[in-house]
Amino acid sequence: MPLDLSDESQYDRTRLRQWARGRARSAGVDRRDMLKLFAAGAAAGSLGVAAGGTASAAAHTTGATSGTGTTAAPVPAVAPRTVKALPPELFTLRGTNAETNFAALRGTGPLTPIDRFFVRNHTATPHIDAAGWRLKVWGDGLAGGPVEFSYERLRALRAVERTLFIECAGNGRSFYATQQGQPVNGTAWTLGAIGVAHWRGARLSDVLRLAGVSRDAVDVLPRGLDDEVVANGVNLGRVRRPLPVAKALDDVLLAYEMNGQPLPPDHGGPVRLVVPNWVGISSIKWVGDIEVSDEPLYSPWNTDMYRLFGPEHPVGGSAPLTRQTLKSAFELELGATVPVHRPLLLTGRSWSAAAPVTRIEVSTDGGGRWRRARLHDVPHRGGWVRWSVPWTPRAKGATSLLARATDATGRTQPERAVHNTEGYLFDAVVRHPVTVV
Ligand SMILES: Nc1nc2c(c(=O)[nH]1)N[C@H]1C(S)=C(S)[C@@H](COP(=O)(O)O)O[C@H]1N2
Ligand SMILES: [Mo]
Repeated sequence: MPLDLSDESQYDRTRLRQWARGRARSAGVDRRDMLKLFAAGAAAGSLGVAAGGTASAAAHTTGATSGTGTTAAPVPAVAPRTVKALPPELFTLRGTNAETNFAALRGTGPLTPIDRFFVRNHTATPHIDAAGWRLKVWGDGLAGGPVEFSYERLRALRAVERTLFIECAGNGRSFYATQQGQPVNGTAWTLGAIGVAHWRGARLSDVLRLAGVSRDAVDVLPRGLDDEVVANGVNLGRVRRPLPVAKALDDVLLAYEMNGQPLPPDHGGPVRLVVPNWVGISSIKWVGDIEVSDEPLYSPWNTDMYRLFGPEHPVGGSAPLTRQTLKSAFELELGATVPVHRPLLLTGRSWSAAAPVTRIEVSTDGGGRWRRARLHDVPHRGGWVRWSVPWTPRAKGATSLLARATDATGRTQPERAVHNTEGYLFDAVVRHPVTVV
């Protein structure tokens, strides 16, 4: 029976077996290097990632800690290299990345304003001029030779618009440790490695068809123009992750606008992929070329990264991650203090990659009693809903706020997330600490 590679889980199981047998083709990384890297990562813990290649980045950074007077604050070993400002009231800096402070979303609309949209950069934001930008589509999965698209040509294609989140697979990772006592590797995000934007762009399927994608094509591999990534001394090359042709031809965008503006440099401008509902790493920024292949492809980003590893998962890791999960967050600082006896309106957002969110329940007493939250948006898959619950704290002291979402598939956020060593796909209800004073 021919394999139905449009089934995401079947696709992934197949690729996993092919990778294990060494049959998936290496996209520019020696397989022994990959295994070495994987072994080093597993033994030594976190995957240290540093910028490689030449510095083509805009090194304008604001919001980094800097010393004043005699009490010099510690300078972070790595800081984000972005074009936009990263003020501390909007962002928490984490290595080369910037996490959105959820409290800074309170009062904003359904879309994340660009000035507070999280940035996840493996290295640094490159400067790419739209006029000189080209997308090269190439590979043995095309009927003919390589085809190039200029920015103008891409913009002349039929445009589509969609409101979708981009969320890092590691969003919520820190709660494995702080809430479940289970250490994990990687950036210690709280819940702010997500943003929802209104994207406008061309369909990847239109571009692939114009490029002459053949019936035999199985994988497409979009690659970024940012610097090569060096991890534990191994050069992984440019950021890239294969997508099955079925997904590529389904709903993927080549976005050139975000919230009605030309796509900003930090979010992949002039052109990025937006892969609806899938782990953020799929949505390659600054895309420069796309290989179309008639055999399976792999990159470090679908082999030793972005899989579930650990005792609760298959030996050698799960299939590569595809869809994001289900989460909720309060628009409030973790550890906020609130005054006793004063009526408050708790607000937050919930989202699911599987289906529209249908219900949000909130507890203000650590999970004893639950109330339905009022929804402020029409739920849709791939976006989030804003919600609110009134609360008048009656007693002083520490408590936890909990928000629990259910989506139209019937799935509800669990009490515990299934642990994996890299801390991906945290989906449990977060216990949000507050102190009533
Ligand atoms: N070229 C390139 N694409 C990339 C990345 C990157 O570092 N380089 N980071 C990925 C990851 S891990 C995530 S979560 C999203 C983040 O998108 P954002 O920075 O626009 O929020 O972009 C993805 N695309
Ligand atoms: Mo990510």
